[in-house]
Amino acid sequence: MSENPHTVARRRGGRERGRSTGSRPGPEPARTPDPAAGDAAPHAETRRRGSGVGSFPASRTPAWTGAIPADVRPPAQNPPGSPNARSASTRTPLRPAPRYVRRTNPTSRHPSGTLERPPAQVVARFEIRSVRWIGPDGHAVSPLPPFARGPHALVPLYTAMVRARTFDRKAVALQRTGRLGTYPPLVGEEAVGVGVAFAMDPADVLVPAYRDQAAQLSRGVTPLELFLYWGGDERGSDFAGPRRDFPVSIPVASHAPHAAGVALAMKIRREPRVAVCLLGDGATSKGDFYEAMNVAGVMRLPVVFVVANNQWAISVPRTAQTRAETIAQKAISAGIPGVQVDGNDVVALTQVMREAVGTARDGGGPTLVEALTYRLGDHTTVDDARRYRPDAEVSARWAEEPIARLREYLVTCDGWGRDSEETLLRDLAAEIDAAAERFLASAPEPAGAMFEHLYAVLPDELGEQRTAVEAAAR
Ligand SMILES: Cc1ncc(C[n+]2csc(CCOP(=O)(O)OP(=O)(O)O)c2C)c(N)n1
Ligand SMILES: [Mg+2]
Repeated sequence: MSENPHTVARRRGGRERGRSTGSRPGPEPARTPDPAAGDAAPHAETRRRGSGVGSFPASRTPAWTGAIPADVRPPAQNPPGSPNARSASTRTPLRPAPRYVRRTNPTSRHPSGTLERPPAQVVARFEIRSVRWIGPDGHAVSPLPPFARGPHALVPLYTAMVRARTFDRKAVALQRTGRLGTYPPLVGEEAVGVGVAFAMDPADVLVPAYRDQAAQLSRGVTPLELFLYWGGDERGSDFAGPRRDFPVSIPVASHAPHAAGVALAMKIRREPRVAVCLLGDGATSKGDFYEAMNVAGVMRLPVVFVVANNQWAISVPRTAQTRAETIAQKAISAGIPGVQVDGNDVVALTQVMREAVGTARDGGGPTLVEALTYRLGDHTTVDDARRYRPDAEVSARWAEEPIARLREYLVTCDGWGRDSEETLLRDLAAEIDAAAERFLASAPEPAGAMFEHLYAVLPDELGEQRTAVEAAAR
């Protein structure tokens, strides 16, 4: 008969814990047993007192010598002779294993040891739906929703996505040539931002993260403003167009409660407006995200949380981020609707967002939208994603990207052709290049300007810092 593995595990665990946490208080005081004084080995002593942990034959009881048997010892981390090796005199003395008492509730257990329960009732069921209209090959899987029907109805969406990518390429090029600060490329995620923005009213409020330039541009933030911001100039967050939209949040997820707060203000003022918060898959691991969803659900706030699930949080893959099968199901914890959508299908994104924004505006409360997409570029321009993900993975995802997909659809169904494409690319390049030129020609703000954009009244200590900075810059 072999030794009870649980007993062995407990015995080993007890010894190792005692050795590695020498100062931790145990159930019995540490003392070195003295066989001459009639002391038994600690395990034998434990058994004699009836610890309730089961027993093993005496013949199998190892004679305790004060040394840890080789098969129980952890791998040597500090071999003898290494700088951190501990001598016998510094070694923490072994302590007897703690006594474990199995606590059993006699009424809950069958004599055989099987737990007996009354039949469980299903008290709630949940499911998550995933929405797509246009597949990666550019073909519609079912008739398009009304907003997307009719000649050229989708050209503005296509134009907005190509515009965002044109801006993105220029921004990366400026950073690579030392003329822009660190920048987070959005390539591959154009449909998320465009779908979100096209579903919002101008008076709604966008609360974006740092990769949401596509949504910002489509909301009316100018390329010049975005270049200024990513060039370190806060005037770029003082949008001439969408005055109420928030500046980007670099801290991950901290803007989700802000969005809930914006929505609460709208509700208190009885304004028919909606806040839309954009955040990433990694952000959904944070407490701020759950707190925001929770309060939005409880108070039925007019807010939509949109997660751009691009499969990566810097170098952390989606699979290491959460055990949840979908991000959308996180809505269940807050009791609000959650829906997954193909985030590279701008038609699906726009339609799902129109429904979620409409529900919020009509008093129906918040929704969580998970947009499945992929970050085709580096996390930022200071990242090199080739170090943690294979090229093959990225190449495969290029086949699903949103712009080629819609172009394919337009060419097949809407008469989009080479001439239209070339004209569009030329016009957008001219617009973005002109904005870049204006950005590069703009005089930098004075050093003290960094204190100007946070407070209506600057706190005294920051005033002192400002004076010091301005004096140093003179
Ligand atoms: C509060 C906070 N913690 C950590 C960071 C560092 N950080 C910057 S981006 C990022 C990953 C975010 O991933 P995700 O939410 O998926 O957004 P993505 O970058 O993929 O768009 C982290 C951890 C941060 N900016 N803010
Ligand atoms: Mg991400």
